[in-house]
Amino acid sequence: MKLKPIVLAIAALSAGVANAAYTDTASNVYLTGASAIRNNVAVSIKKLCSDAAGSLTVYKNGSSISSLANQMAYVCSAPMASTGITTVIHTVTGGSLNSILGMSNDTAKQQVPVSLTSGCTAPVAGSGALAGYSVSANCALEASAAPSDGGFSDVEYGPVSEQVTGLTSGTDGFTIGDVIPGFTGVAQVFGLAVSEKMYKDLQAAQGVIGKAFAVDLNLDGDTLDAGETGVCASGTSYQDCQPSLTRGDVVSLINNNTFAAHKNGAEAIGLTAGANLQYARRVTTSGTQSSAQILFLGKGCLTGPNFGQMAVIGDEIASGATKSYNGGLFTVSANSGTGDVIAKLNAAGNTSYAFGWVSGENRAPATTTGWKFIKLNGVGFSDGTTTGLNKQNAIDGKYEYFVETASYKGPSTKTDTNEGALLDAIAGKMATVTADGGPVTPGMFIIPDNSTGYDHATHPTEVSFYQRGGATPNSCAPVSRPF
Ligand SMILES: [Ca+2]
Ligand SMILES: [Ca+2]
Ligand SMILES: [Ca+2]
Repeated sequence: MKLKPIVLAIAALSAGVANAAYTDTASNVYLTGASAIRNNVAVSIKKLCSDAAGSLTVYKNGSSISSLANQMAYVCSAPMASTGITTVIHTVTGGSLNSILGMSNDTAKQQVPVSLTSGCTAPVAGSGALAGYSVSANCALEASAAPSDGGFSDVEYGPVSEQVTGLTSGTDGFTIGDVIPGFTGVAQVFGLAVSEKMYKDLQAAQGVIGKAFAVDLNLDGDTLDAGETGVCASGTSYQDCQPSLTRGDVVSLINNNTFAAHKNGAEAIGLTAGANLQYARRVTTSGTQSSAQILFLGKGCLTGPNFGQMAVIGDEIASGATKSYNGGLFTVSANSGTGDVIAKLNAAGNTSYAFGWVSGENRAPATTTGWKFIKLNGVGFSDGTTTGLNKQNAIDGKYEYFVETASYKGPSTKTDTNEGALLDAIAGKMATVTADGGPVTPGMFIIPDNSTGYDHATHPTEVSFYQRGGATPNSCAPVSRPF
């Protein structure tokens, strides 16, 4: 019995260091939603902070100082975009649809923000994707989830509207009719990313190894400089060395037809007979997942009289879980964020086959090891370097897997005027060309329907000729030139 006060004292001490709950204040905004554009959101916030003559610190969960996490926060030493807001909290668990669902009063739909006060190590200079940032890593998560103020989505919610039409004022504090959609004027490129073994074995099967490559490593417009020409080795990342899958192969890999050859042994795409293929897909709330379903399966789009849409495999799999099909010949894992998909590809490494959808703001390792992007129908979007912008072929209309970013705000009880203004300012930065102070945005380009009037002729590496829905976001729409 004498131990009891000690136990209570320890419990009290633990309670004392537990994280303070997140509180919505006038100086912060809490964004939830897309993980695919987390880096481009970050670089836009950084620009807004420097415009305000402030300095920015990234607080993040996880120990890495070279890549973002599913939970991070940005603190600027000055208020940004004349809003009075200095702190942007950004959680991307579950992905795009949480830009809407995450605003709910229902804790089951809310996401957990990062703590700015618990576990964070002293800021250091970031590297890799966080080069140029001051990064405070190892921050713990808050003790509980909290309602957000909206955020970004890779695609509009329309093709997966069944996930948001059930929101009610009583349970959630708003309905989907109360949500205010925003038009961003930018599109994000996506690609099929594969494990090292899948890349190397596809290269071998397709006769890529030994072929000549040419790549503009120093981005001076030619391929005449040191190391810019050579011969593809196993694992060479450059675009000329990337293997390809056809659209039909992709459809067969991700639809729910378990009789397809693609789900009955990797030999269907030229890989080792009888070997397992893993589809590292995203969860159902992911816009990346939705975009792949829209573009490859027509899901939520081809719903007319002929009803051509196909269902995707693995919707029933819980986040973080894996399911086996056909005696283990095909497995599907459901992943919360883009970083979780990349982690699956890295885990498969050079020993097993894994593939998934990764946004073009990410750069694969430009070495002969590690995960890689491949081509679709023979067309690549990534030059396979550490500096490439992963968008020129999409800008030029040669690579069609891109979707237009949407933003969502709640009613004023959720998203106040300044919070909404900062969300718009972040989107506005993404849609600003670099000559006008916009950030460099790998994998993201400005579409013809942009609010500034930028055109392709003047900005051929930043603005496209082509778009899908444009000012009325519609991922189901074919790529075309609006004017
Ligand atoms: Ca706030
Ligand atoms: Ca060059
Ligand atoms: Ca708010």
